[in-house]
Amino acid sequence: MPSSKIKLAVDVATEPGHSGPGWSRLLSWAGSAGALSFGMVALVLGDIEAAAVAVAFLISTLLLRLRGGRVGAVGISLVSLVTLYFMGAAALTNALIGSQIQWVLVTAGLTAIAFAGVIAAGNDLLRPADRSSSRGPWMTIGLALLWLVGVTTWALVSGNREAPDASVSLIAENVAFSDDVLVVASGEITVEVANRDLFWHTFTVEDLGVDLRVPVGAERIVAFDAPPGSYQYICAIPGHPEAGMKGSLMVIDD
Ligand SMILES: [Cu+2]
Repeated sequence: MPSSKIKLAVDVATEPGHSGPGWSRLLSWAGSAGALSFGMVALVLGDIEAAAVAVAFLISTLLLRLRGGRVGAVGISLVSLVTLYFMGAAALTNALIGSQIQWVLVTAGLTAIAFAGVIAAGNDLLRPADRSSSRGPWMTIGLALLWLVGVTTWALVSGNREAPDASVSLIAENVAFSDDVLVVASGEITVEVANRDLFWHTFTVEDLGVDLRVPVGAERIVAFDAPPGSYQYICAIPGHPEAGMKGSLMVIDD
């Protein structure tokens, strides 16, 4: 049956992934996985930045169908690089301080997807002739899974460390602090800050030399001494105080 032979030959010629996932298939997989997982994070956390990243992944993945996929590949590589930088640091710090396991998993998983996106986009753009035959895509998937397992194991081994009781706790969520007035007794003050956003925040009191950095999905505690008085606290990330991340720390006589 000659017609089916021709069809098979066409399938093999136009299907770059027939002998493995292939760089372009891995690229399209990473773009879709990035859009889907950031979309889910955006829905669960109500996080606008995560939604923007999801949209960027989605548009880049759709652009893979245009002009031989070059524009899409550039898009996925850029979004993946940004994700790799922020989520990689977040996953490592989350694991190091023994954050709750779901935060380690989410950030390490997003890093693994971004890693696959960067490697696949690089190979797809720089070595278009080598899209189908190499074992590189499998190795990239293997390394990404290794990272995911490694960071998760690290978090499990380091465990949830007991945090000391804080004088006062704050939550940073949707670029806002949960309170804009904190009242504490003078002497040694401990402030616990939980970050529920997908990017860094700080708890900064310039007048007291306090600058606590709180990674994605983490909780951090800072201890300091303060005489009675009123102090301004802010998140020192540019633009965040203007967006409302500021408040008054009232230190009263004990
Ligand atoms: Cu902030």
